[in-house]
Amino acid sequence: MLIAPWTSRFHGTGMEEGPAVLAAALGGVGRRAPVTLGGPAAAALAAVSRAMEGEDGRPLALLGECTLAPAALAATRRRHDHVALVWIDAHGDLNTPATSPSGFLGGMPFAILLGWCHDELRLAAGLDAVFPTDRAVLVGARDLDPGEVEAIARTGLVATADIAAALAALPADALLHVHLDGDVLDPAVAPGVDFPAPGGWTAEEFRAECAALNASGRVVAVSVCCGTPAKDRDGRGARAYAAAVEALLA
Ligand SMILES: [Mn+2]
Repeated sequence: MLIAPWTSRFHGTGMEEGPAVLAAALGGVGRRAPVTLGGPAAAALAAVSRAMEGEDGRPLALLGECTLAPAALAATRRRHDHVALVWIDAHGDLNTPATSPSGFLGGMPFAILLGWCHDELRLAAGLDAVFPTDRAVLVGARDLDPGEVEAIARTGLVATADIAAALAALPADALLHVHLDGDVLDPAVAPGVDFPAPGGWTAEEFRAECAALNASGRVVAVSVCCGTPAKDRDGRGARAYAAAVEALLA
């Protein structure tokens, strides 16, 4: 279990505490990637990409922000050439600087790994070749910006409501890297998020969807955006995230 307590600090502090809190909820401490809090995104991506290589078995990366997910994916692709990506998130993370309403880098990592923007960050992460659109699926997104809706329509990226549909859209034998953003949960279940979107999954739905993914027998690595513990006062979100990760890797 790797922890990467780095964020772009676009929305202030707090998210960097998420990885350690989720590691504790999973019963461990994690091995810390050599990221510098407040340092540049390119350096953090390179550090996470390299550090993932030291993880045995099915690597699990606990990330301070979705921005780092391309690095975890790059490490998985170095082990498994034709891995597919299941990205579970309330948001698309498919904005580019041209479409983002806010300019938040954390709203762009899926676009970055697909080669839509910020080539320098994709390369820093270790994704020399762009990730193919037809081997990626977005699951559970319910709060998309207009530019993301347009990009999904234009590129044919598959977006589904659940795991069954996501698996049906990917090659039947593809090994899977799973990226989880806990904000796919309803804010009532997981209040520790910076961009709450009503209408999300219950904790049991999240756990069951992750169990369904694991039942495919094809999950080879997992990355998680861990949220903001200070807003998750009674720890219910961390417990729901932990239950989902345990179901995914059981
Ligand atoms: Mn996200």
